[in-house]
Amino acid sequence: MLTARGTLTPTTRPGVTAAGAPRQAPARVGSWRPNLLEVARPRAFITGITGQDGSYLAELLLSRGYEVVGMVRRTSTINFERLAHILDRITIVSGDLMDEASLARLLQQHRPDEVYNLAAQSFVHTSWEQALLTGDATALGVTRVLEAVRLVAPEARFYQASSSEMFGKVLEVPQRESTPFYPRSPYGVAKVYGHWITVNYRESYGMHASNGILFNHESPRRGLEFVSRKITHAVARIKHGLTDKLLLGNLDARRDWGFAGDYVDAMWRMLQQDQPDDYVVATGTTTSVRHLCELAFSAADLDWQSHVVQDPQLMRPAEVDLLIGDASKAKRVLGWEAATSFEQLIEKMVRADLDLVAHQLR
Ligand code: NAP
Ligand code: F7E
Repeated sequence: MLTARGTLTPTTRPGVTAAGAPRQAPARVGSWRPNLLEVARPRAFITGITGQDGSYLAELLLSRGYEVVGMVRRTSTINFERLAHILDRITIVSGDLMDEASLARLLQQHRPDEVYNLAAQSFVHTSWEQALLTGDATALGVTRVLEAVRLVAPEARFYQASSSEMFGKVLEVPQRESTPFYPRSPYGVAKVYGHWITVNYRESYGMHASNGILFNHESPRRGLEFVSRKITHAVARIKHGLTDKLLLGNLDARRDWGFAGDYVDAMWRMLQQDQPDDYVVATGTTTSVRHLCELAFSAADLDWQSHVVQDPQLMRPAEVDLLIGDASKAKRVLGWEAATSFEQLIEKMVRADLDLVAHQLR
């Protein structure tokens, strides 16, 4: 049951005190029944709310009765496209992963029950071009958020956006929570740091800190630079006669691609558990970039081979050849499994991009 300030009736669940020592923390699953007449809503703080996952997570949390506070970094143009439809229902605050003081100030002001750290330099290709920035934001940024939580909001539960990129040159197929990491990019290396510092804060301070090891997840809101969206957007532009060619790199890479809208539900479920832990979130299927092309082009009645051109410049210095996740722990403990198939996902993305390009042409 909820109490004032959105926390929940204490049970025997371990958490942390302001000093970082173990305490009795609240339970949510099962007893999560707000009495709207007398209780405040639980409050979530999301870093990276302007990103793909941030927008889906904000929607999900609003639908579950949360107050949502989203941190955005200062930019010279406003960047709320993915949030436009919910902007009047969330609180936007200004801060940056690079600036620990801003994180501490925001957490002190807003006193969240749950902190979702989704912000990162998340594009693998860029991580070779900006390796230091990637390390600063994607690795050290996690410590900055954890320190701020520990110092000013130690009762808050913490989610870290870990990644299947940590498995890299995979040492086991399929990859599960116990599979050793072998990252293949500065991004993957930074995520390994973020993962282990989250485990370390959990073990050092008794914090309720969990890692979601999410495999690739896509949507119509995916950034245009990622391969799935690059392809579906190009399909739409080709269909509407705006271009004829699509340059791609490695067509043989295989990924376990799911729908972002499904995956944010797994994040939320992790923070409702009595115990913090780490979970693989994946579909359990794998597909090549080549097959993604076939499906996306055929969804618009096009032949991919007439349009796709391989460009050696788009090959990566070190590649992750094969990812396929075993999400059986997430299914067993969280009751989570992917609801959207790869075929449904690509169909959805192609339809959305056809509509988007048609709309832009009007
Ligand atoms: P995304 O669309 O690239 O969003 C990244 C977010 O981080 C954006 O809101 C961005 O803000 C923000 N950000 C970047 N640097 C920041 C900084 N210095 N301070 C504050 N905010 C900053 O990524 P996503 O696909 O939603 O992924 C969410 C998280 O999950 C990321 O940590 C990513 O690495 C991880 N992940 C993603 C996948 C996947 O397949 N999508 C899989 C595993 C893990 P701007 O809008 O201002 O750029
Ligand atoms: O590449 C190949 C490329 O950039 C997928 C991020 O969300 O998921 C994402 O990282 C594959 C790679 O995603 C092009 O070489 C071929 O093998 O869509 P991507 P990613 O690198 O897997 C993980 C789990 C994350 O955590 C990351 O944040 O596609 N590929 N040709 C290409 N990739 C791109 N981007 N562009 C191409 O032209």
